[in-house]
Amino acid sequence: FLPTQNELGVIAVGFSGGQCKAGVDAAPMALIQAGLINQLKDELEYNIHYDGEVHSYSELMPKEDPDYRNMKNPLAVSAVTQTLSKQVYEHAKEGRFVLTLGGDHSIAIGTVSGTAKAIRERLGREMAVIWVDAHADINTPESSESGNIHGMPVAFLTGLAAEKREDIFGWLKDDQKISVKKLVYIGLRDIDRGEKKILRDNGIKAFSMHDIDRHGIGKVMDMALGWIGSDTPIHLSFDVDALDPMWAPSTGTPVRGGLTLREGDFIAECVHETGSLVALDLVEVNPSLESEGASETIRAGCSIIRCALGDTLL
Ligand code: HAR
Ligand code: MN
Ligand code: MN
Ligand code: MN
Repeated sequence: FLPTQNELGVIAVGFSGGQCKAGVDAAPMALIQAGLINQLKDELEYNIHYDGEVHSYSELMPKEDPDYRNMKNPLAVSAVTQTLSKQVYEHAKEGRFVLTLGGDHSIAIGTVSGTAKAIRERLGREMAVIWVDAHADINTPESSESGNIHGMPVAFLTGLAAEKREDIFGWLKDDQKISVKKLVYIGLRDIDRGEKKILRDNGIKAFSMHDIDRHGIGKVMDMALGWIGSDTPIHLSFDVDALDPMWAPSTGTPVRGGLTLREGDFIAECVHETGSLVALDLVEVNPSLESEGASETIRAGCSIIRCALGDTLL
């Protein structure tokens, strides 16, 4: 069921409306300027389908975007993710692997919905999502304390949150959603009270930093991939704040006590080795924050992407 091995769709998403700090929209250009696309083309020998632009979706921005059910910028985030969902779907339905460069993590509403639909149509199967993050991003609009939609994408993608209004995520249909049973978290360490209850009540598989300390990352990856099962297409959504701020300081909500650089790369390598990876998001790099650490954060992001796409140490 694999995507045509060396065909890669790349989408650069310069969007920051899922949270309040400017600068995360500059990440795709920073990653590309660091040589990412050339590395994927020359070293990993992908045939790349990239339109050459960083999408800011300015034509989709509403004049006014008042809070709705506690969500900030609901119309903007909904419109951008709806369009992104179509972009991702177009690549995935051709059997291409899809790499999306964010942007804040709200964009995963677009990426995951796009691959989920394409995989259902093309392969007749339900896809799994591995969410690597310090945060669970599974708040409902009502449980969120911040109102920032980058803390809610998993709730909308699993149907735990829903909204009838077509212009505020009502466009998300069942064939674009994923099952809570096919979701696995790795790296968690800053979960809101409401989120803990959601994770517990729904029996969602989650490996926190505690689990990584206890078992080591090797065993945790065995358990995570074992939960998903072989022959299941995997969408990997990697938030750079899963890494410890020592390695990735330039991100909007850094949390200490995170993954090492090698643990981050190892996760990506293991997912690649399954042969089941169909899409990857790399999000929340914000080059304008902790500017001394920006180049390190960008390098870490590029490294994770290369590992997930098949770069090996030997
Ligand atoms: N849980 C908090 C909230 O909902 C913080 C979320 C931070 N999210 C990200 N993406 N940086 O993981 O607002
Ligand atoms: Mn996140
Ligand atoms: Mn995060
Ligand atoms: Mn918190």
